[in-house]
Amino acid sequence: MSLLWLLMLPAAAFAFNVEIHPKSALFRAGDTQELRCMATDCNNQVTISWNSLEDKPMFAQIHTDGPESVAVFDPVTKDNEAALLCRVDCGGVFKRQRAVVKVYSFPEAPVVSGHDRLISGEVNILTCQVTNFYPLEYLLIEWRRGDHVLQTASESTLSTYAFTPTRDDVNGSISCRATHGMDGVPDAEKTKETTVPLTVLYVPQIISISQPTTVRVGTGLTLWCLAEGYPRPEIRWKAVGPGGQFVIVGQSEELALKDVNMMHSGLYGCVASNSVGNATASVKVTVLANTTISVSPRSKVKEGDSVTVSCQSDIAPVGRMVLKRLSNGQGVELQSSDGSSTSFAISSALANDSAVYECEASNEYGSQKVRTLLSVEVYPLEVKMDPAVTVEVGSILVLSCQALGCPQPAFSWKSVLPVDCNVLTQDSLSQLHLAPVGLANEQTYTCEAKCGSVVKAKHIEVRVFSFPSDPVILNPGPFLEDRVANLYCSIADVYPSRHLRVQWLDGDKELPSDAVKNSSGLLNWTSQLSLMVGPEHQGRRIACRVSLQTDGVPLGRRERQALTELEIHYAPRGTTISVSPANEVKEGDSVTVSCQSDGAPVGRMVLRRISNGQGVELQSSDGSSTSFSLSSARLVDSGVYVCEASNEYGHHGARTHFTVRAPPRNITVQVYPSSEVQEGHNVTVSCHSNSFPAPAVVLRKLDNGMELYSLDGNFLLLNVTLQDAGRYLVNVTNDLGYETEIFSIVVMKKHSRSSPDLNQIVIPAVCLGIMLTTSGLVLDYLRRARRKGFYELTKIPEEFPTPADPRRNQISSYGADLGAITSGPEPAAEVST
Ligand SMILES: *[C@@H]1O[C@H](CO)[C@@H](O)[C@H](O)[C@H]1NC(C)=O
Ligand SMILES: *[C@@H]1O[C@H](CO)[C@@H](O)[C@H](O)[C@H]1NC(C)=O
Ligand SMILES: *[C@@H]1O[C@H](CO)[C@@H](O)[C@H](O)[C@H]1NC(C)=O
Ligand SMILES: *[C@@H]1O[C@H](CO)[C@@H](O)[C@H](O)[C@H]1NC(C)=O
Ligand SMILES: *[C@@H]1O[C@H](CO)[C@@H](O)[C@H](O)[C@H]1NC(C)=O
Ligand SMILES: *[C@@H]1O[C@H](CO)[C@@H](O)[C@H](O)[C@H]1NC(C)=O
Ligand SMILES: *[C@@H]1O[C@H](CO)[C@@H](O)[C@H](O)[C@H]1NC(C)=O
Ligand SMILES: *[C@@H]1O[C@H](CO)[C@@H](O)[C@H](O)[C@H]1NC(C)=O
Ligand SMILES: *[C@@H]1O[C@H](CO)[C@@H](O)[C@H](O)[C@H]1NC(C)=O
Ligand SMILES: CC(=O)N[C@H]1CO[C@H](CO)[C@@H](O)[C@@H]1O
Repeated sequence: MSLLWLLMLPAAAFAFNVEIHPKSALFRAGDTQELRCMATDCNNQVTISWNSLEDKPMFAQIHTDGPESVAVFDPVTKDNEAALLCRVDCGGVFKRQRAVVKVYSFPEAPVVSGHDRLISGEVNILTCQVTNFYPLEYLLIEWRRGDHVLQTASESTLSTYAFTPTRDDVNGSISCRATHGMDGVPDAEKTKETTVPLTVLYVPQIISISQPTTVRVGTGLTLWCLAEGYPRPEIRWKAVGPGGQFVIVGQSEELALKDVNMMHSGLYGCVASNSVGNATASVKVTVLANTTISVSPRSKVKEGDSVTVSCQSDIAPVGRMVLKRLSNGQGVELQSSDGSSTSFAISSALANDSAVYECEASNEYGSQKVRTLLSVEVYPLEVKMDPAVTVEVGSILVLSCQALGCPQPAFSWKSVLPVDCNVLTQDSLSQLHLAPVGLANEQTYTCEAKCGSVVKAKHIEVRVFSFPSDPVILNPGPFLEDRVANLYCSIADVYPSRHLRVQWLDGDKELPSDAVKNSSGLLNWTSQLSLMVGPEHQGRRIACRVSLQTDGVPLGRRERQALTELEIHYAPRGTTISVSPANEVKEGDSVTVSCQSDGAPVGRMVLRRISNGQGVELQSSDGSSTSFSLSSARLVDSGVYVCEASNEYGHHGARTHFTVRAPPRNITVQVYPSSEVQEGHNVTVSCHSNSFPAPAVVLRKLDNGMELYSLDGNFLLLNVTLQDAGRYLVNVTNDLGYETEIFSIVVMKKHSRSSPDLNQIVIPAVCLGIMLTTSGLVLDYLRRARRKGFYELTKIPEEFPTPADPRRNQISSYGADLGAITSGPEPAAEVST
């Protein structure tokens, strides 16, 4: 500057300079600072003056020395802040220079308050005060915890921070930082921070206290109580005194009690208090006498055992003892006494004696209760009895009931009716004797067993049956065929009748039978079987099966049966007659005629031979057959044989015939009217022999061989002539042989008589049968012959029945005679014209 001044000087005398330094200043309040104004190159009188551009005093001391003037600000105040003008008069030449002064102030760190009595859990206001700060607009206040900015404020010297501390903040701190934001303020001065510890006050908290304590009379104990809080809490112990009021019993964390007695029992309170508040907690102290309760012999017994609950106490002074049973929350006093012991005895424990027993020992200072548990176990009683039994009426029934799991059960028997006293009980078995069993015993019996308090029962159903005898069949037979036969089956004394079944059986076939009626008692029952009987029923065995199908009746006794045989009666029938060996025999053979018939009952058999319409009885016998034998058959034995069977219901017959065959023999030749006849007379030659079958008869005239044939042995020589005289041979022939006979006819001459024409002697060979029925002549001869003892030539009528056709035989062949045989008092089945 001086150099500049020097340079200007030569240039112009007036060209002096004014310099002001510093032209722009930032001063810290309180410091001493100056502004220097100098005139250079002024060779003249220099006058320097200062003044403020604003309308206020300059608040500076001016020291001027020559061309140089110094404005001293001591101390700098914010009033110094101004734009100043330094005016230099150099010889009447004025020149001025301007300088600007700015001031700042930030002398102290902020002051924090309110941090030293923070109340935990409440809103506390912290304040941060910045003093002498200038210019205010550059002030920034920050609340900080560590690097964390909590809150900022500006342009105010006072900042408040609302803060709710917790116990975590106890050892914390908080900072208030103030910052001068103006340019030019040296860095070292820009920021000021105050950190303060946080003092958090909080109410005491009891963090630990003794457990409830039980001590015996005469011993000691120490209680403790630990509390936290700020300021550090004071601890006091209080207890309830005998008058109920609190008394202070201790002033420290530990409370020692020595030689306690019942009085020391109670609640001990711990109070922790500080300026902020207080906290309390309590602990129970129980001082016990040695009171004991015991159960002997054991606390677990079975029903029936004897048990004693006893109680003792050393409570002092001696007080009262009360023994109770607790049930359903209620105590029932069992025993009480003054003294130090009491007891209660149960002679026979029951399950409901199981309980908690309590003994209370008490005196004027207190009482003590002790409890014990008595458990009475029941016996595992089990009753065993069959559920049902079926017995026969009249038998002996013993019902057995067994009780298991119980040493001494008590039994009782019950039923609807009073139970007889026939009960035999031994140990675990009880038996009810029922004898003899009757219908009244059919009921349910109950056996009840009791063991202590346990009662169990079992029921037995007694069912009774009666089925003593086999059924009896009444068979009023014999029965007539095609009639209804009634059989009766009776069964006596059956029970229960609803299970009785009566069946009629014909072999395997069941016949319809009537239902058995219901009866409440023993039933006598007769079942009727009505049966239309026919021939097929003869001899049938009909069974009456009676069954009692009910459980409990032994299988082998459920069925009984009776049998009867049907006897069917009917008139004889199916009568047959037979000849053996054959219906045709040779004379001399032996022959048997046998006859059989079917009838019931068997009656009488009569065998007859029909002769001349008359029956000749040959044989008769009782029974169903008869026979008649010929050791040597003769021709006369040929004929019709009739067999008749009869019984009380009727009769029935059959017939047959048999034929005896014989060769011709014992020929008799008769000549009528005589073997000596007159010429012109008729001669009849009648030739007979004993033979069968009927022989053919040949009459041969021996001298001329003329032959005549006849079937009946009769030859009629009409109008004989002399030529007819001579010897004749009769040859009688049948299957079995022939016999001949020779005779002579003598013809006596008659006058004027011509010889007969032989051809006119006509003996027609006619059927023997027809001749018999038509020729009166021959019949007449035959009758005469019979009278003379000749054998009868039996003949078989054409319609004679063959034995193979008995029906025809019986119905029509023999007319009234045979019809009468077969029509008896009872109509026979076969007679059904
Ligand atoms: C606070 O500090 C003290 C001393 O260092 C310590 O004992 C205490 O536990 C601390 N409390 C908390 C809450 O941190
Ligand atoms: C505990 O605090 C409450 C409320 O501040 C006060 O009324 C009471 O007296 C205090 N108790 C004790 C034992 O200090
Ligand atoms: C309590 O008393 C019984 C006898 O009555 C005794 O056996 C027991 O030891 C006592 N117990 C105490 C803790 O004294
Ligand atoms: C237990 O039961 C029996 C019989 O039921 C009765 O007599 C007795 O009083 C009961 N005892 C108790 C303690 O209930
Ligand atoms: C017989 O008695 C039984 C049982 O008592 C019953 O079921 C049945 O219907 C009765 N029958 C008649 C026909 O009464
Ligand atoms: C059943 O019959 C028996 C013998 O046949 C007889 O003793 C009894 O009295 C009869 N009972 C009845 C109920 O008729
Ligand atoms: C023939 O007849 C005679 C006399 O009547 C008799 O004695 C004799 O036995 C008969 N002969 C025969 C084979 O019948
Ligand atoms: C002989 O028989 C014939 C014929 O029957 C008869 O007409 C005649 O009169 C008979 N003669 C004598 C002499 O009887
Ligand atoms: C009789 O007749 C039979 C048979 O016709 C014959 O065999 C027999 O020789 C005859 N007898 C006589 C003596 O003619
Ligand atoms: C009836 C009849 O013929 N009579 C005769 C019998 O024979 C003599 C002689 O031969 C005749 O004269 C009859 O007429």
